[in-house]
Amino acid sequence: MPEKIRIGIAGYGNLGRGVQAAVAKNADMELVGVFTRRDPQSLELASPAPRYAMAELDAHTDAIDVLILCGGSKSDLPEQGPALAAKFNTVDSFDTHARIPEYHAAVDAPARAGGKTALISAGWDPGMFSINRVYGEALLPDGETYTFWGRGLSQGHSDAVRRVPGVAAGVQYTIPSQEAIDLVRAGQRPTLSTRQKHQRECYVVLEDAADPEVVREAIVSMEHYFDQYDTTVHFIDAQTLAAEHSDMPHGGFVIRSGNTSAEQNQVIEYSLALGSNPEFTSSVLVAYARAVHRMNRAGITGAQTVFDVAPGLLSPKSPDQL
Ligand code: API
Repeated sequence: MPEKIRIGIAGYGNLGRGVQAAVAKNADMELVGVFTRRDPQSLELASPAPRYAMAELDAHTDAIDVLILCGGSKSDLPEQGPALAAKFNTVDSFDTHARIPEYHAAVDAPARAGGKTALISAGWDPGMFSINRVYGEALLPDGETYTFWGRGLSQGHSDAVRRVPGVAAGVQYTIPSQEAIDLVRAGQRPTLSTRQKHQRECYVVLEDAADPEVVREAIVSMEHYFDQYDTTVHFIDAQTLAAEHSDMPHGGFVIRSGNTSAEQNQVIEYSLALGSNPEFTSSVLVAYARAVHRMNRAGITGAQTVFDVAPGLLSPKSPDQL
C-alpha cells in the first residue's frame, strides 16, 4: 500500500464534518488534524481526530499533504484562501460565482510563490455543474444552457444570511420554477431571467435587539446573493429552526438543449438529488484533494479550478485500471 494522502481540515462546521466523513470513505487518505478558530478542546467531533487551534497550522506544514478549507465564501475564504495557499496545497469551495476570477488571482500569486497547488471553487455548483455546463456548450455549440437549483438549502446563501447583523441563526431555501423546468425538458428554449428561474426563501432567528425590517432589507438587497431574486424572509424562533430546518437537502439540474442540424435537437441533462448538500460538497472536495496532491507532485502549482483537472486524477485507480 503506498503512503496515504494526509488531509487536514481548516474549519469545522457542516463542511468540515462532511470532509471528515468523506475521508473515512477513501482508503488512500487519512485525516491528520482538524484546525479550528474555536477552543479546540470544546470542539465536538463526529469521530475522534486530533484537534488543534488554527494558529497551530504553521507547525504542521510538513505533516499535511492537502489542507481542505471548510470556511464560508462571504468572509472566511477571501482571507484564509490566499494566506493558507502560501504554505499548503489547498482545496476550497469558494462559491461567489461573480468573484471567482478575483479570488483566483488572490490565491494564485501566493500559491505559486510557495510552490503550492490551490484548487478553488470545487463542490457541485460551482464544481460538477460547471463541468457539465462546459461539456454541454462544447458538444452542442448551437444551443442554450439551463441551471436549476433546488428545492434545497444553499449553504452559501445560508452562510451569507447568518452574517447579516441582527441575525442569530437562519437558513435559505432555493426554489426553482417547475414551469420553466418542464418547458426546457420538452426541448423548448425559453429566455429566462434570473428572477424567472428561482425564488429564495429565508427562515431567520433574530438577535434580541434586532429590528426585523432592517434585517429583511439587508438580506433582500445583498449583492450577488439576493439582489437579483424575489426573496421572502420569515422570522421564526430558535426551536422552530431546530425542529423544522435542520436537514440540508439540495440538488438540481444542468440542461443543455442544442441542435446539431436544423432538424435534430439533442438534450443533455445532469441531475443531482442530494440528501445532504454539505456532505456531497465535502465528497467532491475530498476527490479534488487527491488530484491536487498528484498535480503538486507533478510540478503544477498556483490556483487551479475544476476545469484544469483531468478526470483520471480524481480517481484512486491507476490510468491502466481506468
Ligand atoms: C443555490 C445554489 C447552491 C449551490 C450549492 C452550494 C451551496 O442557490 O441554492 O452554497 O450550497 N447556488 N454552492
